[in-house]
Amino acid sequence: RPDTGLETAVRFPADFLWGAATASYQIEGAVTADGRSPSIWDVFSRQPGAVANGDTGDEACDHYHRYREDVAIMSSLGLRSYRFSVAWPRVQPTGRGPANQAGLDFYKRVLDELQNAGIEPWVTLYHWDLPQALEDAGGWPNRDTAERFAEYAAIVHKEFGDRVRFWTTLNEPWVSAMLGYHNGVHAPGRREPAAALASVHHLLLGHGLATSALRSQDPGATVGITLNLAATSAATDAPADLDAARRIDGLANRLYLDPLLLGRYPDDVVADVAALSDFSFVEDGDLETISAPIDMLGINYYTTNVVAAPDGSPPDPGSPHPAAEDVRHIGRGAPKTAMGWEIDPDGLYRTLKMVADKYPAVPLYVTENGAAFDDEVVDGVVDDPDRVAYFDSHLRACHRAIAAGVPLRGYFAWSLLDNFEWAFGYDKRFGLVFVDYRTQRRIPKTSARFYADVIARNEVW
Ligand code: GBH
Repeated sequence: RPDTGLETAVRFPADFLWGAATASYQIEGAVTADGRSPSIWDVFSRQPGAVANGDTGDEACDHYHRYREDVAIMSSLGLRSYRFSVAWPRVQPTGRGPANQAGLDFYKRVLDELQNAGIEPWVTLYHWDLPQALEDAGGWPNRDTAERFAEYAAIVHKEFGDRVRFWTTLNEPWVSAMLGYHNGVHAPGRREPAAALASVHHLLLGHGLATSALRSQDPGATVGITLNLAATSAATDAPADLDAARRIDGLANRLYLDPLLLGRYPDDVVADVAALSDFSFVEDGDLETISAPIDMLGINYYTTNVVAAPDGSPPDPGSPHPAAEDVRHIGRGAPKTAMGWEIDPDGLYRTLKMVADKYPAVPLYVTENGAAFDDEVVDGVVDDPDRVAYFDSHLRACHRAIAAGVPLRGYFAWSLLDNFEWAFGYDKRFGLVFVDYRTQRRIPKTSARFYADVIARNEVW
């Protein structure tokens, strides 16, 4: 393996859970197979200009037909766990009513394959592919969507509860709400700040209702939610910069962590967005539902925010932060991935530490961490030393957090496969395994070998 210059070996706890993650719309393809109906991503990706190159998830990695080969790859890497999501429009094509057995059967086949391989399944119920029929009825700004989600969650759990121990309700409600309904970069592509804030509440409510549905069916289930979190720091100690950091930390982190773990919305964030929303969508009992105890919190980490006070320059029209479009996002000057995101492994340490220090204790898992780089196949080989270095440094940050007492129990690399990277289409590759989209050939990258060694040794060396 390449010399990263960091030669101290760090060993992980014996029961640390090692895995890799994917999401349904990003890998499955087969979008009309076996009764699946369109999701908001099928519709959005067809809008001109919405996705790079006009790419869609129509074929993606064709995982729907190639899941056996993909589970064999997981085995060859020694993965102990596999985090994937269930496509709601396969299970309930219109988002309501009876289950579509043919759609459920696909996931049964995947679960069988995983069981035979001894790989622990980690099921995410919602990774952004809302049935279009529910968007047509109003989408996440509509309270009924939360009720529909809980009903869907109960169906999936009833079918798979006997073989799935780990359940995640939502992946990254911030992204669903802010990119979907505020800046419109993701499906359904709406630009309605008030609706985005209502979506935050209804996503969290959906999480709470689904959690109680799962618990009533199986009190022993391990249930949680995954948030994208990013430690946020101010460019300087000047009060105006510190206030900018408070505002972005509020919108990016506390707006989700506080209701889930403390049972209330943060007053300062509610005040910051008061011109957009009066939060009248919060009904009696909602915060109790949302803050029902969870068994674990998933954290997806890619990069951090460094922000400075508004300086009078025009607000960013593409900002994902309602009522904070004027805050300036400045970097640290660190090297970037192909996404343009700065590489900040210490930010992962700070993010984990922030959650452990500020909130009641809950087991934590890094449910996604990884990087896109411009990979190339040369003589049948994909050598990706930048990604190896990214994993190496971020795993060391995880280890430092554990040593500092953070209850971090596992880590999932994003992603098992190169896949449909949302608005960026197939241009951006996050996989441990390269996918040639013309042939669907899979080629494990150097980083896959590296990660397999980490898992086998239970250390980064
Ligand atoms: C995850 O979202 C998704 O769960 C996954 O499906 C996706 O493929 C993966 O990440 C890679 O994108 O302010 O420009 O520095 C991550 C979403 C990424 C949102 C980092 C905030 C900060 C970008 N987050 N991003 S920037």
